[in-house]
Amino acid sequence: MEMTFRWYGHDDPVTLENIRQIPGMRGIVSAIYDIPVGEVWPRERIRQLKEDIESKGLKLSVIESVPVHEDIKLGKPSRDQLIANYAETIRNLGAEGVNVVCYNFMPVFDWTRTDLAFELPDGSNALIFDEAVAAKMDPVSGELSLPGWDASYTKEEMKNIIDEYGQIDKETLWENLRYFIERIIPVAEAADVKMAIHPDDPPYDIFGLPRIITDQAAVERFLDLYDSPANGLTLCVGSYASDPANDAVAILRYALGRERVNFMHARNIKLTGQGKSFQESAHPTEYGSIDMYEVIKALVDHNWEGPIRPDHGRMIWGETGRPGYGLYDRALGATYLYGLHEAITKENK
Ligand SMILES: [Mn+2]
Repeated sequence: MEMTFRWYGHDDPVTLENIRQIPGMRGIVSAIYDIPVGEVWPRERIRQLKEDIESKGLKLSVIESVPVHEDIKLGKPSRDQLIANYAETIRNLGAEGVNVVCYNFMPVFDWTRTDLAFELPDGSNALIFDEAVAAKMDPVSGELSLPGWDASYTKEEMKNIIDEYGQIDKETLWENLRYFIERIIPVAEAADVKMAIHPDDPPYDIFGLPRIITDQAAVERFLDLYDSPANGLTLCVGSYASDPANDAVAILRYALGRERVNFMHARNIKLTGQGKSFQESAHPTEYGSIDMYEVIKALVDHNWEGPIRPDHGRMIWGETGRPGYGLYDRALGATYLYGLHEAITKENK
């Protein structure tokens, strides 16, 4: 496996110099953040990002993400032009030697949490999702807002877009995903780019919005939409595991068996036992609900060689910065994953 680290560009308080000093670190997961969703990423901008990263001794391993415009998810008439733009971005990435692209198909909201700095018993701060708190929140009222809610929407626009999603059910969302996949995957194949869909996080409907990439049945259905190595997954074990009904390791083994894991997110979460509520935890098995040894063992058993990153980390040692994306706890996660990988690889010989 290739150890990677997410970097938010030159505004990120975590620098490439910091990241380079983490043992075992090889690659960077990043994106171009200032191009509006739906517009083409020019080759020069991709090349610049790549050169910035390579100048620090790392490689640009994965783009996370090239966002999918809401009109594509909604199946609006404007989607054909937006898909053509997306395809152009994929061709440009391939031409610049970037070969893995993470994306998601979640309506309106990306990941959702109810608190970004919940204090754990050891004094560290973590992102948590409390089902009871989420149930009381209304994205339209504007009274309460959750992190991850797109501040670029006005209250009225937010209401409109949520109303639009009210008109489509899960089957329509699947149909719109199929429409997108059938047009993008052939382009990705030709450009030598592997697409990697991230599961919905958390993997169930939120605020009445449909969510479809949620469990093993969804993974099977998704992979069957278009059978190609370019049509794969970002296997985020933390996201899948945040539904107590899911066995994240079983989903991982299934996807590895089909050779469709194009990118790994390794993060632990602890189900609190209260419905679907969970807290993000330190990476090691004993702190969460995911057996991280079994995660890495599955990768080693399948001789998997793709990019993996520690996903969110806690805030520890007084660090401040982007919630979930501090340096210290993610670095601890990376070295832990690296250690598991070394041990299991040697045991398997
Ligand atoms: Mn993830």
